[in-house]
Amino acid sequence: MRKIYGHTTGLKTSQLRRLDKLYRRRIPSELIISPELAREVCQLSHDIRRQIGLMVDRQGKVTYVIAGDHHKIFIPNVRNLRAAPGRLMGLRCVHTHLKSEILTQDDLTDLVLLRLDLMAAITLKPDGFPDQLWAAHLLPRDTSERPYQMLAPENPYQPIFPCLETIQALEAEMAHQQARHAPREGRERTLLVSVTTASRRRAQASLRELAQLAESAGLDVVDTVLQQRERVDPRLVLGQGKLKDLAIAAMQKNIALLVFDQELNSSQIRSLTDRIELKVIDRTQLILDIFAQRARTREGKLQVELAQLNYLLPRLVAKNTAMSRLTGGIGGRGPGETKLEINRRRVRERIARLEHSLRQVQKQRKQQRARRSKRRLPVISIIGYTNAGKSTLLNALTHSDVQAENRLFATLDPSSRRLRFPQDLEVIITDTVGFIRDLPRELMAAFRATLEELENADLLLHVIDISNPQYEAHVRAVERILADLGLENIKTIRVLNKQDRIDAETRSRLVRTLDGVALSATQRPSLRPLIARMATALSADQLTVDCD
Ligand SMILES: Nc1nc2c(ncn2[C@@H]2O[C@H](COP(=O)(O)OP(=O)(O)OP(=O)(O)O)[C@@H](O)[C@H]2O)c(=O)[nH]1
Ligand SMILES: [Mg+2]
Repeated sequence: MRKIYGHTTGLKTSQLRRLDKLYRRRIPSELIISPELAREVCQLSHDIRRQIGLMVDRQGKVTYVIAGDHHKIFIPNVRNLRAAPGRLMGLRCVHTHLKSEILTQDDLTDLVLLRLDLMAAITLKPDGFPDQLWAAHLLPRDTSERPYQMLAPENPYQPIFPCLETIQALEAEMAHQQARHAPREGRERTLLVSVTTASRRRAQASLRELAQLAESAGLDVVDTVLQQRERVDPRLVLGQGKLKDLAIAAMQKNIALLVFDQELNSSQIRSLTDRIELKVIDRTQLILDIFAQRARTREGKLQVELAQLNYLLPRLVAKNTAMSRLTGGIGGRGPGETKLEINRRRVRERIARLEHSLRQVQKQRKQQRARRSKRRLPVISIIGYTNAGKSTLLNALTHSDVQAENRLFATLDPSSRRLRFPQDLEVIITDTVGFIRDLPRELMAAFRATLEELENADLLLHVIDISNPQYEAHVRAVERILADLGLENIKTIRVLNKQDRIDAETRSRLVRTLDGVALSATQRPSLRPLIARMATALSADQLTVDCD
């Protein structure tokens, strides 16, 4: 006997045998269901007082027989029940409704989330004979109305709907849509998702930053979804209905990746990827991914891989199908598919090895630093939120050309430059990796050593982009990280950068409230007041720099 799925407890052997017989039936491929099979399944459903569902492939073969309860059936979560990208599942679901009830919300949700070829329900007459056949199919094109089409009810004894032909036409349309929304230059088409209990404004600001992060990671952000909820669903994060909307948008816009603005735990990632045919990552993983793309030095690379593995370790679940998607990273740039099929033990071993190598590299750097400090050169470190203009300021101060770009985390590996002054004074000035709100713990731990070098700084220049509406939150985030690193007592000058982008009044107000020096790192003459402040801070009053 073949397996009968679903709610089979309490069924008699004879009933199970009749259910099993359904596997032997063939349906002419042009019909949703043949009149004989409709009659049989309805009679049986009437006898057992439960819904019965059949999953039927395109050749008309019954591949799964499912017993439900009085009101619904559950389509089993079977491994090969998955639609390939840009395709329908290849199976239609035909089930009985004991009462004369048309397709329910649950039926339509299954249709959408599983990308069924078709969803059909046969209603029963009180005597157990088929009454009407209701069916719906997906609409691959974005029509802004419903994403599915309900068909007019049919008489199950005289079916006329051209089933196979319609499914094939739908798939052709899907292929067309896919071609229309093909990824540009290999950039993955991405949907950003935020589920929040906080205010809409805050969530929107956070989403804007997430969009910049995605941009920085080389993704193509196609759409953004924001859901405000009383509480975040512990299992699915967002509501069932919203998830359905996402699945539709993903299908219609050929989206490959969902990026959540909040951290997801392993069970959330699993339940999401079980239900939706997309790769799912969170903000932390996105940041880790950017770091992985940018790391250039050996130390940087070791730190990033360590952070990635530490992040993945608690999320490694045995035999989790979502795992390959979770660990693939963006464009498969994560720690690597093969590496992640290895079990926890191997990951732990790798972590230990990375930590060891990192300690070696750091020891060497410490020696270098000791040599440097023998010469007693004062050190000025430029810190601040990512994209604030740190590298631009370093360049302006030292006439160098460290890469400065309008993207988050342009700088990853710290660079140092000497700043030589006419009066025999020389300082070392260093640019650092940008800070960010909710810096992933794993990164913070991995970068601790690099960041802790800041403790040797005689002076910190905290660069703040005052043209960014979120500047206050940025200042708070940076100061919190400094405090975490125990660096809050180092003399700091707040550099209020990008003054050219705000009006004079706001500028003077901010100079007062933030007690900083305003300038534009892109306009060298505006650096003069800062240099004067640096001189005072370092008690080197003759410090002068040619700014013209
Ligand atoms: N309008 C204006 N743009 C500026 C100013 N300073 C920097 N920028 C721009 O801001 C962007 C970011 O500058 P970066 O110097 O790369 O910023 P960063 O702080 O080093 O950023 P990360 O290394 O990514 O953390 C670049 O596009 C700069 O050209 C300024 O004073 N005015
Ligand atoms: Mg930089």
